[in-house]
Amino acid sequence: MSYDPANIFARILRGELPAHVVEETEHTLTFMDIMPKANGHALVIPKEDAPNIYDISDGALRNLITQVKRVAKASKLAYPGNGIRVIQLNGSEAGQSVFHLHFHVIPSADGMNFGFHGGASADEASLAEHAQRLKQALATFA
Ligand code: DGP
Repeated sequence: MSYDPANIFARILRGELPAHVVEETEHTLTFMDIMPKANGHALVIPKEDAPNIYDISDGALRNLITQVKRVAKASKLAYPGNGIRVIQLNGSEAGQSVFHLHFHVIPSADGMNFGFHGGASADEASLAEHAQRLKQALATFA
């Protein structure tokens, strides 16, 4: 997908829009989500222009995930008694609404009530079929 330099996070990176910045590094910016799922909900973004995980360079992604880990550990310290959810969405079908790659780092205390896990175990045939589907797709990459 092409990158739209007018997206909100690009504008925050350029200083055209305000944000509650938590930390800026050479390669990343961490700031508070304006519509938090919970207190402390932060976003970690790369400075490289990439709409989603498919398009970012491996080097920039390494820097980004290292910063995500750092923020997750800080969040765990700052919000004791919480676990930390790290969430990243790709494509509007998956719920992505801002098309500059970002990781959500969210202190979370509602455990299994979050509803992320599926309800029931799938049957073996279905699991095998979907494993095969992913293996075939992986085999097309160098
Ligand atoms: P996603 O659905 O994964 O693309 O998440 C986008 C998040 O961005 C969403 O949780 C709300 C947040 N957001 C949207 N507009 C702004 C903004 O102008 N400033 C900040 N700080 N966050 C924003």
